[in-house]
Amino acid sequence: MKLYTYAGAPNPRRVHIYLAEKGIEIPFQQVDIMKRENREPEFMKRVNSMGGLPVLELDDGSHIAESVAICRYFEVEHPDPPLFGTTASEQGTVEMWIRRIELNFMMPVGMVWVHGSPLTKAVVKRQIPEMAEQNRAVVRSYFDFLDRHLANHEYLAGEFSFADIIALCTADFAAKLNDLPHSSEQAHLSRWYQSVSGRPSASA
Ligand SMILES: N[C@@H](CCC(=O)N[C@@H](CS)C(=O)NCC(=O)O)C(=O)O
Repeated sequence: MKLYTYAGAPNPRRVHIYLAEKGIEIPFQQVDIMKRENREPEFMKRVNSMGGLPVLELDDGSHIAESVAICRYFEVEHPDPPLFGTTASEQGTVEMWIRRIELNFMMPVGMVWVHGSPLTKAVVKRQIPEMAEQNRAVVRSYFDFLDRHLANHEYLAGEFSFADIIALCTADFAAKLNDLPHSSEQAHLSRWYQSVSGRPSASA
């Protein structure tokens, strides 16, 4: 078993944090996104036809791509401590937040990255600056939404969960690579951010 990954990229980072929380150690292989190694025909043919990272290679030679799917695989193999909830209601709540973070937070930050970053300019056919601006506003208003939710909740979905992990990776992706930090005036979001980014797993 091994994980194809790229240090510093937000989706691979989700898996690294998850594995650190679980105390699971597996070999990694770095694939350089900036050199487009993940888009080489051989990688796309053999490892992931979608080209994205991370990808988990199992011992039988098969592959699981998609960060959420990879962590769900490990959750079945290593249920403790639970990071996707245990009861039906906990699992439903974690799933709700995973989908919200993916669709309403990660997606607009990704649009800012694709349409607004000098780092993606060379590989995006046509950057549309208005698209970046529009999505910056969406992200800012999502910070307000998270701040309101976290006013009454310690974590996004009950206990600390995979939803917090992907929200942390998205918040860092927004702040560090897209110049879109949340405001310190968003006190509840800031408290949550300090808490989850202070966990030892966050530096995995
Ligand atoms: N939904 C996928 C997204 C995978 C993805 O887009 N990964 C990025 C790194 S954060 C990537 O590989 N980008 C380079 C590319 O697509 O060529 C997941 O959660 O794993």
